[in-house]
Amino acid sequence: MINIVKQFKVKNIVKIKPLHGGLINDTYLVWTKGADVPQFVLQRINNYVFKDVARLQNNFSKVTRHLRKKLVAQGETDIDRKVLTLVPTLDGKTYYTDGKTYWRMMVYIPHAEQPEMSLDLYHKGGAAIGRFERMLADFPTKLKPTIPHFHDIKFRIKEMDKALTDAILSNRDLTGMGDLFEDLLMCYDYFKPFFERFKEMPLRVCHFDTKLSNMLFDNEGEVLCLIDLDTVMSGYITSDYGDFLRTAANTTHENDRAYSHVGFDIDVFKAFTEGYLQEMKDTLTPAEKELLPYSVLLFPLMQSVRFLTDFMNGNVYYHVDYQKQNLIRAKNQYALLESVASNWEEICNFIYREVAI
Ligand code: GN1
Ligand code: MG
Repeated sequence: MINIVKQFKVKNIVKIKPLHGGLINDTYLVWTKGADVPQFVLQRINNYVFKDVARLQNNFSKVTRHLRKKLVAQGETDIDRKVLTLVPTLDGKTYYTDGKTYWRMMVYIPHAEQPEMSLDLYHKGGAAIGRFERMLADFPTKLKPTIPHFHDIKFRIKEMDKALTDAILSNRDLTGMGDLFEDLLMCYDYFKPFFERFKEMPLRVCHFDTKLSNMLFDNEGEVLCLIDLDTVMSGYITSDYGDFLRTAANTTHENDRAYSHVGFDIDVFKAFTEGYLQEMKDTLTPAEKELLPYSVLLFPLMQSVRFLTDFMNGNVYYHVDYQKQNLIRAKNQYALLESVASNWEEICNFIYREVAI
């Protein structure tokens, strides 16, 4: 590890400790001599998930520089805690590779624990995402995808179909799937005309992995910044809005096998939506306003499809603790989708009232 750290422009490293959590990358905290808090964050970038690390780091660095410029122009204080900063390698690159593994280093942002869950917290989460997108609304170029077809439901459905064929040909144990595969296809077919209209929306720089655990907070419980910028790329705002609700408005977590605990929390939805629209309402186009509710359906559907695909593929993408975990997750997300459907009218009415259509 110390040899990796030495490739970056840092001095006097005394300690490196792994930080657990996150399904994709490996993260370490790095201490320098005499410091009582970590000074840097070192990450090994998952090259199975992110095939083009150069492109990813290019997006990361351009976006954080744009955000920093905006913060300076707005006369913000504490800018170093409001945007991530990459530490360059000795030869001035944004990442280091030994040809097999890929690493980046960032300045550690001192922060407080995530505040206790409350509607106010979801409101703040919504506002933070809205602010992030608003500050990037005038980003001058299109950012290439770090994961091609990441939130492309048509592609995800095709992958699910392929996974079933492969699983059958390879004799994999698929017991317990019930009708999930068919139910997902039926649901997709029903909403397809709306999902196909997503291309009426403009491409904007979005985060693509919005959740409270990807936000840092200060001692007053205010959001400092969004972290985990691997997936930052051009796309539709429905990704940031819908994927946040998928985790935040689920009355339980995605690993819960007691599906009766799963539900769509309409109060969380309202608080988050108000926060988000407070920042983005004036920026959104008519198509974005009209299609926003469909993203609330799209993300539980897409995640259920992705978990089921990975289950059928033999759990190659998501870390699992037991063989059927991805199936459990897929069913959990399907239950969430059903709950979204039963709240559908209220979801649409609320959004359309807020954006005044
Ligand atoms: C992955 O590792 P994490 O939790 O940030 C995934 C998301 C999924 C999520 C489901 C790059 O995110 O798209 O929604 O798991 N990220 C990637 O738990 O595939
Ligand atoms: Mg992530």
